[in-house]
Amino acid sequence: MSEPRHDWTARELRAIHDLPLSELVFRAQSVHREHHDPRKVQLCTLLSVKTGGCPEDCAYCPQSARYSTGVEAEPLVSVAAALEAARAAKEAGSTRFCMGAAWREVKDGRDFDAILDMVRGVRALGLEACCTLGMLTDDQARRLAEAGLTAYNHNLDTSASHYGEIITTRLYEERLATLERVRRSGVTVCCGGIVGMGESTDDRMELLATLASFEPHPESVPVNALVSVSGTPLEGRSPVPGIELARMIATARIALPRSVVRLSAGRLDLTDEAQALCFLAGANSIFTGEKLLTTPNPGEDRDRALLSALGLEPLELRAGARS
Ligand code: SAM
Ligand code: DTB
Ligand code: SF4
Repeated sequence: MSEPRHDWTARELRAIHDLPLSELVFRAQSVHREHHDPRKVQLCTLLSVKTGGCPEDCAYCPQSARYSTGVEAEPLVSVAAALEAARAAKEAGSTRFCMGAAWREVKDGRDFDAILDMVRGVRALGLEACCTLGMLTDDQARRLAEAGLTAYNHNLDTSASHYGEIITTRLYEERLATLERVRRSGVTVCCGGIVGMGESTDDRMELLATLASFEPHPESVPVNALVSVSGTPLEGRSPVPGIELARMIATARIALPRSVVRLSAGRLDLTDEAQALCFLAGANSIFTGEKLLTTPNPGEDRDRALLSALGLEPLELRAGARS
C-alpha cells in the first residue's frame, strides 16, 4: 500500500515526472487503484456567485479589475438563484457544487451571511459544498464549517519561486496561512494550481512537493491548464500540450495518492484523447457544464459522450458526499 508521504522533494518528483510515459502512467495507475475506484469520475459544477471587479492582480485572471477582459463587476447573486443552479447541477449528475467569489478576502456582513445560507442550502440538497472566496480569518472559517461547508478551495497556483511573476498583491505565505485556518476549522482543503503560465517543469514539481508537505494532504487537488484570456498579462499563451498535462497529473497522483485530482480549467483546449490520457494518469474529477466561472467549458452532452466512450461513470451522490 502506498502510504502518503510528506517529504517528497521536487527533485525526486522530477525524476518520476520524466520517466518514459508508459512507466509513469503505469505507476500512477497502480497508486490510483489502491485508493480510488478507477471507473468513477466525480462531476462538479461551478458557479460564480460574485463575478469580476477583483482588486488582486493575478496575471491569469479575467476577473481582476486591473485588466480589460470584458468581464464586468456584478453584485452577489441571490441565495435563491445559487440554489436553483445547485438543483440543476444535481439533476445533471454533479455531486459537488463549488461557489466562487472574485474577492481578495471575505468581509463580514450581508454578503458573507448570504454565502453561509447558500452553503446550508447546497448541503440540504445532499451535495458537497465548496467555496472559494479568497483569504479568511479563523472566525470566518469556523462559521463556514458550522454552515456545513465540505471544502474550501484556495490554490497556491504555482511554486513559491514563480509566484512573484504571477501575483504581486499578496504573498505565498498569506495563501498558506488561509489554508492552515481552513484545516484547523475542520473543513477539507482543496488546493492546486495552474500549468501553462510560463513556469518551468521544476516549478511544477516544487508546487507538488509543497502540496505533499501538507499534513494531511489536501483532500482535493485541482490541476488547471491556463485558459488564456485576452486582456490579461497571460493573453496569447499557447495551450499546455496534453502530454505535459498528463505528466503533471500522473506525478500529482503519485505524490498525493488519496487526493481527488481534478482535471479542471482548460479542457476545451484538449482533445478527447488528451483527456483520456489525463484520466489514465489518475485524474478522477472534472467540472461539467457550459461555463467554469467566467470562461467556457465543454457542455454536459460532450462530457457524457466522452465518459461513455471511455467506460467511465459519474460518481454517485452519497458515495462522494462527506458530512
Ligand atoms: N478570488 C478567489 C481566489 O483567488 O482564491 C477565488 C476565485 S479564483 C477565480 C479561483 C482559482 O481559479 C484561482 O486560484 C486559479 O487557480 C483559477 N483560475 C482563475 N483564472 C484562471 C484561468 N484563466 N485559467 C486557469 N485557472 C484559472
Ligand atoms: C479551480 O482550481 N479551478 C476552478 C475552481 N478552482 C474555482 C476555477 C477555474 C476558473 C477558470 C477561469 C474562469 O472561468 O474564470
Ligand atoms: Fe481575484 Fe481570485 Fe481572480 Fe486573483 S484569482 S484576481 S484573487 S478572483
